[in-house]
Amino acid sequence: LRGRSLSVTSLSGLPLWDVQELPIEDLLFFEVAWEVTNKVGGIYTVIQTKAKTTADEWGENYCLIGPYFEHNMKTQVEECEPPNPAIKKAVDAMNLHGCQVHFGRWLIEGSPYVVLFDIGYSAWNLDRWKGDLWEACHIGIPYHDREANDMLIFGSLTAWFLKEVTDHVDGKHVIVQFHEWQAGTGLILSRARSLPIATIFTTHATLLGRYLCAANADFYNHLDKFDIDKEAGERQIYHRYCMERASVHCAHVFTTVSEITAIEAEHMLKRKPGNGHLHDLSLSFEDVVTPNGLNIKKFSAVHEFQNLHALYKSRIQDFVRGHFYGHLDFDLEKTLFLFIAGRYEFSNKGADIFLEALSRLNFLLRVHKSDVTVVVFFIMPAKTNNFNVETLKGQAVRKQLWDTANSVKEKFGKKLYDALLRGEIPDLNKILDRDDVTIMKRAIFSTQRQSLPPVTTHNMIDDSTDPILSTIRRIGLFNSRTDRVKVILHPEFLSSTSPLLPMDYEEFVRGCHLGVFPSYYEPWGYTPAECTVMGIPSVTTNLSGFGCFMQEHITDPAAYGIYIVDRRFCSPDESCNQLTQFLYGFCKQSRRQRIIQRNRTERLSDLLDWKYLGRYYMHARHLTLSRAFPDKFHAESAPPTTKGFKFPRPSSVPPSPTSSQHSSPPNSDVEDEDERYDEDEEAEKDRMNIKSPFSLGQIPHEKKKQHGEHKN
Ligand code: G6P
Ligand code: 1S3
Repeated sequence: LRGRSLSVTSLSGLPLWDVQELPIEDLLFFEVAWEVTNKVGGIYTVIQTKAKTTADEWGENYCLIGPYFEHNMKTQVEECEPPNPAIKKAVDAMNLHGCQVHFGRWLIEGSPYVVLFDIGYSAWNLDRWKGDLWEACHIGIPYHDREANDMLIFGSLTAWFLKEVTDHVDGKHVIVQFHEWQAGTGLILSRARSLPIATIFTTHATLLGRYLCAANADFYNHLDKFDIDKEAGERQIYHRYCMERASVHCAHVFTTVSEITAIEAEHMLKRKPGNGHLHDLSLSFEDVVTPNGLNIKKFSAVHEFQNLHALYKSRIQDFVRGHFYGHLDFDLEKTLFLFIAGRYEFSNKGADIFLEALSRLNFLLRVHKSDVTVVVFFIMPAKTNNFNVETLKGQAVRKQLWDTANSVKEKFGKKLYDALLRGEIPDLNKILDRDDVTIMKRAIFSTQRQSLPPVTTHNMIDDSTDPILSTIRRIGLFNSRTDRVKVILHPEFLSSTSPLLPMDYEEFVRGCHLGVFPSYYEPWGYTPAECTVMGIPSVTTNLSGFGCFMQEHITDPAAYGIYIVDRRFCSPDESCNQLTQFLYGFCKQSRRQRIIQRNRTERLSDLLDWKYLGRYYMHARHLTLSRAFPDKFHAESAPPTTKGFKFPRPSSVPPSPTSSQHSSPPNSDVEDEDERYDEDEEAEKDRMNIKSPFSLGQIPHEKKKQHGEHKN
């Protein structure tokens, strides 16, 4: 069953990797995850962005398995008949036996097929399936853990489905990749029933790792010292942890999304990703780390992302005008927008150290009498009672001022026009009458406020105990006039239909200057990766999978707009100082330097493309086939490796004043001049220096032309 040799090196300047092409026509590939068509967090992004690359490779033989939710089905899935006879038989058989199984095409790029199980519809089997799980591996699930019970139903349906499929596959081999503990029982039960499938289990985070870090345990310094059974028991997640650990040990191949999570898994789950377990314990394969990618789309005009930055920044500026009405004594052209976004895990996501660094930054900007103002957004969903009145009022006041200015402008324009028609230059002091002045005065009076601009846009349900608000109270960042750092907590994900800040997340990111994600616990971290592909610099850490990956592949990450805070080998205070220095250095950049830096950041996006990173998933599939069906498949090819490859230090000017002042691009006092600045010739050399895949080979002729055309 060995296939032809496949070239996966064309995109790459990385070491060559020869891989045997799998005979796709003789295989079926399923991926199972709770987040298939169901957005909860990062796993959705993995599956959804990877779908196109995988569907391109596997065509009709690729299918995703997930839970059925009516709303998701109606909005994202087009129901159809399964074209594959084995899948059709399996779906029909289950529906005949009282399940509700849906099949269709997920309407995302690549339009992969999906099988969705209605969990509630099969819930009446729960007790029986609990018995099955107990018999298979002696794991009991308490009745009160609704989520774990749902996962058992999901897993039991998955295993049932796979049994039906393998009964009808007609000689084809089946690979199944299970994501995270939520999908794990499907794997445990399939293995306990000796189904003829090759399995992969991928963990995106370990349960215990997340809990221990959130509890402020000095996690990375004590990895080998935790009594993990006891820790899980004390946190009342023992059964979940058992489900996770059993899944990991049942899989033919175990993968994690980053090296840092591989280390964590070795200690929390007692298996090193990729280690041979099932067939030959003496075998020790290299780790299978499958870094997360994105589906990168390039604009045909190279600098379009810079134009989008300017466009969306002006929308954020509008919001800020309203929010700070009456206190707009700072220059919006010298205001930088920073943000942190994600799941509201205060210390895991580094909101704690970020706030502390902001307080220090505020001090630095004040003592150095900087004319830069920093507005920082916290986009982290919490329980609220909708927007607060003061925030809504701010936008209403702004609109009123805008309307007033427009009506006066129109009257002014008409009088001026009439005067010019008469051949007169009007007396500009008289062109506005008393009423106009009164209207304007009243508009100005309406901008008076008794309170400071609010630090949160919503009425928080847990206002007094909320960790971000409590920290803001402690450090005193209240948006007062003297503060150079202003803070806005928006405790809800962004939406283009919001009456307050009508922008979706992507637009907002593009409009900001810097994303700040100083996470302590972050197996991968899509937020800085998303910033990178949009050409927006970001702060990450050497405890995040993304940060480690970038550190490994870029000689001078800060020059490319990737600031990596050391949270692994430094004390919290040292890390906080480092973060403060990054932020302060960023504030000292001129517009010209920011533009250059954004150009560099955007150049990194090829590195994060699934077209390139998908090879690690290919390798995992090879490996699992060779372990599950050693008579038919051999993992002859060496695993892909990126070891040794690095983006060179940019030969053009460094963007960060902290790195070196003298070689910075000449600072212009006149901001307008910055606008005319283009990357210098050395930057062009940088491009040529970076061999494919990151630059995807040479810059096409047209691109070069466009590059020259844009003037910033
Ligand atoms: C982009 C736009 C420029 C604009 C600049 C502002 O590069 O193409 O027209 O001047 O952004 O950059 P800044 O970092 O000040 O928001
Ligand atoms: C996890 O989601 P999270 O934000 O809970 O999985 C993501 C996808 O692999 C990963 O990017 C993230 O770091 C993990 O934490």
